[in-house]
Amino acid sequence: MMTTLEPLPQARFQAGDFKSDLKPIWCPGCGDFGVVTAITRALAAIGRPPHEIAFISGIGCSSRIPGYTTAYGFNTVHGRSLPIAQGIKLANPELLVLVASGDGDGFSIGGGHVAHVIRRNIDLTYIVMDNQIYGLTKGQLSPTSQRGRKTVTSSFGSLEDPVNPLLYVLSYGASFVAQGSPADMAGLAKVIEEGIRFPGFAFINVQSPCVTYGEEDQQLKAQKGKMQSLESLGHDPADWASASARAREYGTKLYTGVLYRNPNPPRTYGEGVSERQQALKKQAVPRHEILNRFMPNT
Ligand SMILES: Cc1ncc(C[n+]2csc(CCOP(=O)(O)OP(=O)(O)O)c2C)c(N)n1
Ligand code: SF4
Ligand SMILES: [Mg+2]
Repeated sequence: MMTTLEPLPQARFQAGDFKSDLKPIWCPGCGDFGVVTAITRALAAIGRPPHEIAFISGIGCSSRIPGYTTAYGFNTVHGRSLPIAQGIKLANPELLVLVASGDGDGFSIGGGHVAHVIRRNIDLTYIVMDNQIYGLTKGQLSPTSQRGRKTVTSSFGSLEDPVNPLLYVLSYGASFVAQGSPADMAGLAKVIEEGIRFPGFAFINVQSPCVTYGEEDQQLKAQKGKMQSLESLGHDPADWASASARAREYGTKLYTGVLYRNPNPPRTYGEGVSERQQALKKQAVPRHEILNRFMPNT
């Protein structure tokens, strides 16, 4: 069985092999254009053919991403990408499973699923386009919108503090947590590739600006001015406490790169299921004994 634990084959694809013929209908300049490019570059580096990849999403501008790739895609229901992706991975463990979501899709309506995919440690890569707004439905507050943010649903400014996606997943025990932005395409492609290669649940928060409803300080130009690569800061991704301290700065600092990579990744759910199946097979009662028990005279 092929898992991401084993070294993946050498790259034999170009990024273009993973781009579908569908023309994106995003607003010109939307950050999600850059995210598709980064994902296709990462997939080319991984070297698995499109038919061995399942790309699942919910609903939102960002959830359109799978359709713009040549992988198998399932644009599911708002907030329900994770349960569907988990089922797909368990039914066919050999598939490489990616999930695209938005801050609203992933941390509002779908937020309850995050804890469970983490505690099960399902081997999939969860990429959340965090633009701090509901883009598709025309600019309502999202769970990651800053306090004070004025939107169509908060004319006087939001009274709520945002959800911190980095701290959220770290606190539930995610073993791979990273952040990237299309403002640094090479860095974004690299963290996505690392997330895919990680043997277990991997979370990548992508600061993908909404050019239509987003604030000026969230746009690529502003991001370039404040982005700090964790590598250049000498951050040790194996240090959970340091990763948590940096995660707390979400909203004030813009760190990119791998925030946390568990040096001793726990067993994945799929491995547990496979071991259980093997063990139960050994205990299986032979067919003739079952027949004897229920139909002794046959
Ligand atoms: C059950 C349900 N509730 C609400 C909606 C409406 N809806 C569609 S996308 C969306 C939010 C999208 O925001 P986000 O996930 O941040 O994605 P973005 O468009 O910003 O990429 C909402 C509220 C829906 N489609 N289904
Ligand atoms: S509304 Fe925002 S997130 Fe949606 S396509 Fe336009 S720029 Fe992108
Ligand atoms: Mg959004």
